[in-house]
Amino acid sequence: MPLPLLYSFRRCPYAMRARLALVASGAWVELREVVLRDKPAAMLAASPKGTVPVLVLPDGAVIDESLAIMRWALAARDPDGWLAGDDPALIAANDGAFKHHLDRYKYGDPGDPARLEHRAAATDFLAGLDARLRHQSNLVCAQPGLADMALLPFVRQFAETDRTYFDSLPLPALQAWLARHLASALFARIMVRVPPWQWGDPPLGFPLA
Ligand SMILES: N[C@@H](CCC(=O)N[C@@H](CS)C(=O)NCC(=O)O)C(=O)O
Repeated sequence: MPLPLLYSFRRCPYAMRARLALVASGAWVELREVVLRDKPAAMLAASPKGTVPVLVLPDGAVIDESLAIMRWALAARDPDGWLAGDDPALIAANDGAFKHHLDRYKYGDPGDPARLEHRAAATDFLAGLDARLRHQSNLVCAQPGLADMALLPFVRQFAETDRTYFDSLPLPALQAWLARHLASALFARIMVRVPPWQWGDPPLGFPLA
């Protein structure tokens, strides 16, 4: 039986959340690392919208939204109970308003005052996460769950945009949550470096042994 194919990009936060759930579920896939400026024709044939991650199942079905890949993986196997830590409204706020402000903060012109307004709006969202984390160690319950893993790559991206600023924020519970998850064995497994996939390459099983 062929493995599901995952088209992915190591540093893409959407692909990261998909890989987190795939590994947590115990799924075994063939990993195809993509160069975003030169997407493989096979990926575009499966999903013409051209975003990663894309999961192509052995029966030809295509799942090309990161959250849908997470839910597909966890519906099959959820050994750590991640589905108990779901929060669709929080994930939608992350993917909507927070991502909007994050992009304009991260990629905005440093001389444009609007960039700091976007940073402030994104920081407000992070303060809401910190408030949750002050009375429980993860976003929905004590154990890490789907919402934690769906947001983690985006909070990381915010933190890495200006580490000094992030570390200076009065958000100790969020800072501890981020540090803990980034130091985990799971996170190290999903951030493995692999060369870009080319037609004819032997299959690369993921997670790597
Ligand atoms: N809603 C999609 C968004 C995925 C997305 O936008 N991925 C980015 C990379 S982080 C992408 O592939 N962009 C296309 C490009 O840069 O050409 C999902 O959740 O999977």
